[in-house]
Amino acid sequence: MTAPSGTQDDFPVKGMDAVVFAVGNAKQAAHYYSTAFGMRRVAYAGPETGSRETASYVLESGSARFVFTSVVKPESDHGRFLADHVAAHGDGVYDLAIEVPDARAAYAHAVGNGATGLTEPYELTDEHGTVVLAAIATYGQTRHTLVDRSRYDGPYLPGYAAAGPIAAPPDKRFFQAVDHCVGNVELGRMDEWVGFYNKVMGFTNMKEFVGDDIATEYSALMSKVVADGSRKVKFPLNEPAVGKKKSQIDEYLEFYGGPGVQHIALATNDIVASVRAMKAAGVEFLDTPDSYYDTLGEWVGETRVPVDTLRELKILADRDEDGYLLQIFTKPVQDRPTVFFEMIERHGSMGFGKGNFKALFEAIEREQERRGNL
Ligand code: TYF
Ligand code: FE
Repeated sequence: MTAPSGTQDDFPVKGMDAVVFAVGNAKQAAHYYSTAFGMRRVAYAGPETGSRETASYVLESGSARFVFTSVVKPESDHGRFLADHVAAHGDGVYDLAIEVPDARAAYAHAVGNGATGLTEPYELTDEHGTVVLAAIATYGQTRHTLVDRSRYDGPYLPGYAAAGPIAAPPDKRFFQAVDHCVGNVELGRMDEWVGFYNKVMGFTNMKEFVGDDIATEYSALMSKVVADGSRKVKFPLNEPAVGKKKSQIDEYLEFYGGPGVQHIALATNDIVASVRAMKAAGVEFLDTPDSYYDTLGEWVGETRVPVDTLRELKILADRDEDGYLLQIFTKPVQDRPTVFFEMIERHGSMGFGKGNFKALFEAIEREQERRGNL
């Protein structure tokens, strides 16, 4: 589907600015993402830097930036919002922040097209320059902060101090960028949210989707993908499908306490090395039956990685008319069966692994069953 002409220019984006997590213990989360995801701490704000209410750790891997925030002592509406977010949802993502060239224009366009404004545009300034920020609401308690950092060269935002790595970073990063960020919304509401991104941000629909046919057969979810004109920001949206078994999306909605971010896909240029290192550090990945690999070569053809290595590490592969991709999914990274990650190595394909949906959703269902939620 193509957008009405002009809409892409109405909401230009530069890329993802940050994935911002509200967690119970940001200090320990920052350690996990340093040691198990190979990320490097670059900035910190907390009581020692004059932030009495919250502690925030900023970690990077290439262009991917994660921020982990915990409440030290709630004093303002924002502190109470974060404390309530953790109480309601457990550790989770509350902000998919987007870098834009003009935050005031982006906010005005979004609100003018029906978005709920959460924070009017405002400026933060320090010795590194000025950042303009604004925020709009999206599904559940999730928001999009719109960030213009074109006149800023500090480590993150004014108020943050530069901070070194928590553990020695790996010689080679495990991932270079955020590839896509997926939201789970309530039954019957996926198309509303697709329409929200079409209208509010001028995002257009990508061709890959999970419709009724696949949903009823085995996936138990429906999915569509919206992206900005440059395809740098990609947001798949899932809703549960009514099937034979309880949808993995229903399980998420029940344990998260409503809609929210389901998974973050991380782009890597060496999925084999990254998965080996992450497994060695204790990250748990979904299992794939051996039978998947018995026929894989026949339909996927040649890939950079031999099938035996894919089989050893349980990496999935898919091919479409543009090329192929390799991908693997972690198990949920907290006790609630909610947020997880995907590692993805793309070779031309712009898809999301449609050929793997059956194997993937069966693997997720095996985990649901182990948790007693099927
Ligand atoms: O982002 C995607 O669409 C793919 C496929 O629970 C997918 O990664 C969709 C739903 C899901 C896990 C993966
Ligand atoms: Fe994905």
